[in-house]
Amino acid sequence: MGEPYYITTAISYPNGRPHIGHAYEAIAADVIARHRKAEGFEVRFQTGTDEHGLKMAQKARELDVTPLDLATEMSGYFRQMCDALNVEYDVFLRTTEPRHHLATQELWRRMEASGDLYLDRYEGWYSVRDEAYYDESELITGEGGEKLSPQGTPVEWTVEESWFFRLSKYQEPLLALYRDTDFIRPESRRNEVMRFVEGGLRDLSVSRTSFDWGVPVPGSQGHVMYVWVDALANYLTGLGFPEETTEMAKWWPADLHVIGKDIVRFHTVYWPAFLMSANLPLPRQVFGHGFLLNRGQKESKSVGNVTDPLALADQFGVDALRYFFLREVAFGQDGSYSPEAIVTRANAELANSLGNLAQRTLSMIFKNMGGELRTGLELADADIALAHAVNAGIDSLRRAFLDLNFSEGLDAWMRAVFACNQYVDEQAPWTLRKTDPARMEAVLMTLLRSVRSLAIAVRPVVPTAIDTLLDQMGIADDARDYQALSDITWLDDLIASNFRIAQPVGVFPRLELPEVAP
Ligand code: ME8
Repeated sequence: MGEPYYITTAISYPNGRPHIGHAYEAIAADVIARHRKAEGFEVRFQTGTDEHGLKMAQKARELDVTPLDLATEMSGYFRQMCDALNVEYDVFLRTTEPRHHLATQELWRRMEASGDLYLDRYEGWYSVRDEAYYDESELITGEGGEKLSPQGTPVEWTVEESWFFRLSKYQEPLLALYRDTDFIRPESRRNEVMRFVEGGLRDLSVSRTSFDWGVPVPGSQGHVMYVWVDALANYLTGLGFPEETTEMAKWWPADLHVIGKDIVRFHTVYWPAFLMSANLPLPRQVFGHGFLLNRGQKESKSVGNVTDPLALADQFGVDALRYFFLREVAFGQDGSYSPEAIVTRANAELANSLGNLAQRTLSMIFKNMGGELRTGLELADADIALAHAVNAGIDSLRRAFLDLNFSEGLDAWMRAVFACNQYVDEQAPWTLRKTDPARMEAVLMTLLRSVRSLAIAVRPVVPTAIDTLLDQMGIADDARDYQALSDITWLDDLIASNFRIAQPVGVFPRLELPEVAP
C-alpha cells in the first residue's frame, strides 16, 4: 500500500439543503482524493455535517421541529449529494454521533490539563449566521446604520458566563507555523491570517450557557461547547480519537483540510491552537478555496437565484459539472458559473475535443482494421513528436494537480488533446487507408496510445465517462492509475488476449442549453 493521505472537507451545517458551494467543495476534494489514489497514495477522505450550535437550534425552532430531526433529515441530503456527484468519501461524520461527543470532550480535557481553559464572563458581539465572535473593531456598518459582521451578517450583543481558551498564548507559535511551513494556502489567505494574528489574539470564548444544543462541557453544568470546538474535532473523531487506534496512528495528522475562504480563521488560528494545547500533531495544510457565484452574484433566497446542484448535475451530467468546476475556476479564487458557461466548456473540451478524438480513433480502428490492434509498427517523426507532446501534457497535469492547481493542469492536458486532433487532421488516416495501409495502422495505434494516456490522466476529474471509454478500449479496471502510464507492454498484452475494438459509443454527449435557464 502507498503512503497514507488523509483529506477532509468542511462539515456542512445541515440547516437547509446543500447548495452549489457545498457541491463545489465536495467535488474539488474528491478530485484531489482520486488524483492522489491514481498517484499511488492510500487515501482516506472524510466529510460530514456540523449539527450543533445556535444556528441549527434557531432554524429548528423556526420550523417547529427538533434540532436533531432537522439535522437528520438535511444530513441525508448532504450524503445523497455526495453519492449523486460521485464523491467517494470513506467516512461521513455527523457531529451528533455519541462517539463525537466523547472525542470532543477528551479534546477539551486535554486543553484543560494544559491550563488553557478558564471561567469568565463573555461580553461582546456574536453572529449566529457565522457562528463567530467578532471584535468591535472588525464590524462594519450596514445600510440602515446597523452593525454587521465583516461577512455582512447580523451580530448580537452577548453577555454570559463562559469558558475561555487562552488563544493569546499561541500567537507566537502560530506565526512561526505560518512562516516556517505551507500550513495555509493559497498565499493570499496566508497573508490575511498573518496580519490578523500579528494584530494580537484575544482569548476565545469556548462555551455557551444560553442554550443547550451542543456537546456538554465535562464537569461544568449548564455549559455546552462553542460549536466550532466540536466542529473542528470531527477530523479526529473519524479516526477513533481518543482511542489510540491504528487509524489514528496511520492517518493523523491530516494532510489536507479543504475549506472555503469564509472559515479560514477557524481552521488556521483556532484549530492549530487547540491542537497545540492538547499536545496533538497539527494538520499539514489548510486550503481555503474561493466562492462560487451565480453569474457573478452570490446566491441567496431573497434574490431567488439559488441553484440545486443536483438539478444542475441532472441537466448537464455529473462529469460535465465536475470538469467545469475544476477547469473554469482557478482553485483558491472565486469563480462564476452559468448554464451557458457549463455547456460551452463541456462541448468545446469534452465533447468536441477529447470525445471526438476518442470516437474517431476507435471507430477508424473498428472500421478500417476490423477492430484489431497492432504493435511493432514503424513510427514516423510525427508519431514520436505526438507521443512527446502527450507525455509532456500529462506530466504538467500531474505536477499541477499535486500542487492543487487544477485549471492550469487541465489547460496543459487540453493542449495535448488539441495536439492529437491536429495530428489526426494532418495525418488523415482515412486517405492512408487506400494509399498506405501500414502507415494508417501506425497512425491509429499512435492515436490509441495517446487516447489511453490522456483518458487515464483526466480520470480523477471525469471518472464515469472515462471508465466507459477505457472499458471500450479493453483496459482492465486495475490498470487505470498513473502507474499504468509507464506500462510499456499493455498493448502487447491486449493483443495477446485477442481483444478487439467494437463499434464505439460516444462518452461525452454534446450538451444543449435549456429553453429557460434553471
Ligand atoms: O461553515 N462557494 O458550514 P457551511 C464555495 N459548518 N464554497 C462555499 C460557498 C460558496 N458559495 N458557500 C459555502 C460551515 N461554502 C461549518 C464548517 S468545518 C469544521 C465546519 C463552503 O455549511 C464553506 O466555505 O456554511 C465551507 O467550507 C463549506 O462550504 C460548508 O459551509
